[in-house]
Amino acid sequence: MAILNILRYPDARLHKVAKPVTEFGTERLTTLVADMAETMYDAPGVGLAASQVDVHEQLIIIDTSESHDDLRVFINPQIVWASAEKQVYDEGCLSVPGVYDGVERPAQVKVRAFDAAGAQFELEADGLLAVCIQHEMDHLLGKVFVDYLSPLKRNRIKAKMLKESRGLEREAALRAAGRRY
Ligand code: K1U
Ligand code: ZN
Repeated sequence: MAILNILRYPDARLHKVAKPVTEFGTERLTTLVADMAETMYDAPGVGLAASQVDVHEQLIIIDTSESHDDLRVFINPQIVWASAEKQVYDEGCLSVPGVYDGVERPAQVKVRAFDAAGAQFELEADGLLAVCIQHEMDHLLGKVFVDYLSPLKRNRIKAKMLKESRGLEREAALRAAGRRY
């Protein structure tokens, strides 16, 4: 297994639209799911979309349990029903570390998807699971939760993220230079 690199906002690759998965039960898919799970638990997070690790295929994983033993895999997911009732949840994102803000979404959803072996299933969700499903499915459409915020907030977040990225790049360059001397 491997820990994958998570793309950081405002990386343009986070806005790519994911393509459907066409081959199930393959070693490639099994490895991708295992690597994504290891990456999500290590971060730590409660969800991850393949788009966030630069794989633009319709695959998301979620585990909202505290014990990290309830991994759910959704391939080619579709929302087949959403409640009229809405809820606002303070969302976070591993691609926008350290930023949390309220997003309003349907409080309950029914999702239809395939598992890694290609079996279709349906699941009705509410609470954090419903939030996560919708948040991760947005990633597959190239949408990040900050896209729901005002342009003012989004631009502030973009500037903060770019500043942090420049700092991280400088640290990496210094570490690499230290290794050379
Ligand atoms: O980057 C992602 O898409 C994952 C994201 C999922 C999410 C969380 C909360 C609301 C909406 C979507 C995260 O996991 S952010 C990290 C986080 O919320 C968390 C981390 C550790 C423990 C519990 C939560
Ligand atoms: Zn996210």
